[in-house]
Amino acid sequence: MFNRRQILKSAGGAALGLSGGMLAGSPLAAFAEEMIKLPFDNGERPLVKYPGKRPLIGHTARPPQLETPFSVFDEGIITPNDAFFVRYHLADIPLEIDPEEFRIAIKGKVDKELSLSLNDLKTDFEPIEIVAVHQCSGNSRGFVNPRVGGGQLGNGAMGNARWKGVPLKGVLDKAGVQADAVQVSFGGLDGPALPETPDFAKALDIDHARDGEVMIAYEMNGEDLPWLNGFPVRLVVPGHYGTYWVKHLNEITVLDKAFDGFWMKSAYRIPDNACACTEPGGKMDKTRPIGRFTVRSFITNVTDGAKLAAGKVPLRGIAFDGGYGITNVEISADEGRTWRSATLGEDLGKYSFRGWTMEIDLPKGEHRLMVRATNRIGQSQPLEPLWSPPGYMRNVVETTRVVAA
Ligand SMILES: Nc1nc2c(c(=O)[nH]1)N[C@H]1C(S)=C(S)[C@@H](COP(=O)(O)O)O[C@H]1N2
Ligand SMILES: [Mo]
Repeated sequence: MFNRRQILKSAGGAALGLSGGMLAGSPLAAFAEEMIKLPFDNGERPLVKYPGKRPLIGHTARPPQLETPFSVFDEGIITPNDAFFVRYHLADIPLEIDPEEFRIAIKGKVDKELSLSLNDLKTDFEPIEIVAVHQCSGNSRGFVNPRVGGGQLGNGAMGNARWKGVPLKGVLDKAGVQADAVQVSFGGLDGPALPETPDFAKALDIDHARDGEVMIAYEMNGEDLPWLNGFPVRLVVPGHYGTYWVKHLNEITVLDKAFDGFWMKSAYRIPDNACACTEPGGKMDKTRPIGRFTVRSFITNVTDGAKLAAGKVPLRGIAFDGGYGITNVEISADEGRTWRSATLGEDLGKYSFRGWTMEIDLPKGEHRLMVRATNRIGQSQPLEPLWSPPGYMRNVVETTRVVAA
């Protein structure tokens, strides 16, 4: 008899650990070292250990869906690779990839089809680096009220990393995009367990695909991509929701019409209006594909319900937006009547988390600390949560209740 946990713990990167018992259908909690409680009904989750990852909040086992414990965001502006969240749609995730054999196909409406190895990517193109937030559309869905279907996530389906790779533009230029190109679609090595489930594929408009920032990334924070975050290469679409960040990317197809696959035509769509919202409990009529992140900000060093010493309290946290750059973070301790600006931390670029700090004077008693960010084009956060049926893009002003004594 072998001890599963031992195997998982001893598994080095690559496919190894994933082919063991972990995906064989045993309940996720079997691997739990500990249970934690996300702050909403039915929020109990196991902390689970996967290869290349520290214990993370386990949502599902097949496929693995892991959330970053929120305390990680207080450790620094960059989210460590071993703490980075994991999300898959399809159970058949790649368990073995030979980085020597791996190829990306560039095909469709191009003058010359390409088949690029990892080495070709690294040597034939000028690399770029961008620090960018990656966030699942459904991040924070567990807080949505009335509740909606889908992964009941806390606030940890996001992270900030330094991505290195080659601009998609360079690869498309090398293949020679034809004049009638409209979109580019992207597919990865994973697939559905059942043939009737649509394969995961996404698309970007041709101009977006060629903006010079959309990247085929092979490094994350100076290391190879973690297996579960898309080894050996993934798409990075700065400022845009994670659904476009196709992992284990191996197929790039230039199209002369809009891609009509399930994950574009039917899933990851939002109400086509200014707030991307409906009445709570309402229905969506006209929709559009989800796009850029809404503005968000969090206090990271004080948790909800914390007891603090009255007097001067240091606060710190993070803010981000869809790529215009955060210009102001404010705190209110009086239900939003007055706001005071925090000091912004180092600027790692307009797609990155922006750290902030502030000292606040808290007399004895209960307080509700609210944090709100604003970006360069004046977008901010609503005091009341916006609601939509898929529960995407949550960005309400967060409130942290504390007791000063
Ligand atoms: N190949 C593949 N890529 C994918 C997905 C997937 O299911 N398969 N899910 C997408 C979604 S919805 C998200 S939020 C991100 C998650 O990336 P991560 O696992 O690195 O956090 O991957 C995206 N890319
Ligand atoms: Mo997602």
